[in-house]
Amino acid sequence: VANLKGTIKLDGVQLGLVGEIIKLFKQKGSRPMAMNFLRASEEHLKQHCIDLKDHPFFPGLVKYMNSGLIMVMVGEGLNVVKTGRVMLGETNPGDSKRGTIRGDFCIQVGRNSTHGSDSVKSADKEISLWFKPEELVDYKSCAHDWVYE
Ligand code: IDP
Ligand code: MG
Repeated sequence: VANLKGTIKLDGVQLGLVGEIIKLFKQKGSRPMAMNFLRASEEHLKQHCIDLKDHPFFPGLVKYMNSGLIMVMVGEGLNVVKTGRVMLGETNPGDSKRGTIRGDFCIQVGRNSTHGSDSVKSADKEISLWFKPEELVDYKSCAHDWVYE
């Protein structure tokens, strides 16, 4: 069982995908622990994307992510980081299968609607970047015993 930090990017919010994406994660058994809508500062987004800082698209990515509302969420479930990445599809929506979020809802790489942590380590780092510990609510889902054996 591990945590996922997921972000619905500006285009995902603008295209009205927030409810759909929450639904898909809930459907696959992930237990929501925290969610927030916000406009993130460029500084905060640079921290979030720090591993990409040497790529030519980095300034554009940060500027675009800073230009409006995003939604960040944390969910918990068995292998949820790995499963979450499968649910997102490939980085480039053009390479993503139908049935994935990017495959079904997106067209271009710079407008792929969602971010998902790529490892438990980066999820932990990203969770602490976006949420205070007391904002993560731990509880037992009533579906738990029917989803897990
Ligand atoms: P990921 O989101 O699938 O983990 P990363 O390689 O971590 O992919 O890149 C982060 C984000 O940067 C991508 O989701 C995409 O929005 C953007 N990005 C990646 N490669 C390109 C590119 O070649 N052009 C424009 N944007 C890109
Ligand atoms: Mg990534």
